[in-house]
Amino acid sequence: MGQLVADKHVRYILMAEKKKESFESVVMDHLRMNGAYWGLTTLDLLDKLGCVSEDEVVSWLMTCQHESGGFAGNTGHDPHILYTLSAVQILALFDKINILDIGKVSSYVAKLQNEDGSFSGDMWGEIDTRFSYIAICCLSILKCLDKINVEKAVEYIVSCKNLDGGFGCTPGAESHAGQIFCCVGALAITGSLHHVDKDLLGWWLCERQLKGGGLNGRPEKLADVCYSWWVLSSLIMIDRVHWIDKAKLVKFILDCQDLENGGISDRPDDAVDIFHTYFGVAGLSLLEYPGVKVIDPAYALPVDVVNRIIFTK
Ligand code: GRG
Repeated sequence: MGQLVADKHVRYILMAEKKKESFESVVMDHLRMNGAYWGLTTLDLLDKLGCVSEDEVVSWLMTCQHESGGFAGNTGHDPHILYTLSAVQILALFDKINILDIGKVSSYVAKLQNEDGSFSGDMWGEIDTRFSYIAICCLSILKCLDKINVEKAVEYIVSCKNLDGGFGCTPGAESHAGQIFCCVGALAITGSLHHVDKDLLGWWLCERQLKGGGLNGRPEKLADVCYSWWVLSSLIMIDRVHWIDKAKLVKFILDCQDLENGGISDRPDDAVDIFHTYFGVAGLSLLEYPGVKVIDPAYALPVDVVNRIIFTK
């Protein structure tokens, strides 16, 4: 079996940041905050966060904050709950949460809760369990969960549970591994995992492993490295990760590396990108691959970062 070419992935991430005129950079411009979270978390998992200028990242990040308290995907764009979580996660990586006006950021997030407990992503009102997770994760990092109605938030998530044990984006919507991560993660953070039928959901999740070792996100779909994160983190949170073949999944992820130029793709021989590089490395972290820091399956941040947040006032 191949090895993780960690140094090449580090170089790939550092280069991706410099290539501002590339096609990839241009199409990702509006979600740069997300890209920054993926790249920086990968660097931290590989113990190379010190290779980037913290001051440069943090001062750019603060230019993305809107007067409402929320963050945009880049300077001059509109705020969204997704980029707000990424900004908070990046500051957590650098141990810089204290530069935020926490009251303002947490109010922006709390105001997005609706009467039925669900969350909208921004002022335009789209509702999705992704946003429930994001709000809960973000407010938990900021230690402001008391600003929302947690009971109603949990009730809404539970209303998105399906007969197969999985969760969808709204009540009655199809189970999908990405949404399952969001719902299980939110329930884990709020201490509400008793709402999950662990055996039923564990069975659905472990059926996501295909013959080649990779995981898909729902029945009849292709394997994709990103599900190494969405599926595995969920299996870990419900204590059923031993139901999949870990060695085969490690091989699948390693086979998706660009061994020459670094980066990880969705499937072997496809083009690499920063999203799949993050989810590949994060998946290997969940699989306890040597030399990769341990990541927390609910907060999607290295465990040492999460411990620092939880154990400081
Ligand atoms: C902090 C890790 C972290 C996440 C923040 C944004 C978010 C919260 C969660 C997204 C969860 C989600 C819905 C992930 C799925 C992403 C994905 C690859 C969707 C592709 O869907 P399809 O239908 O692909 O195009 P399939 O694989 O079903 O064919």
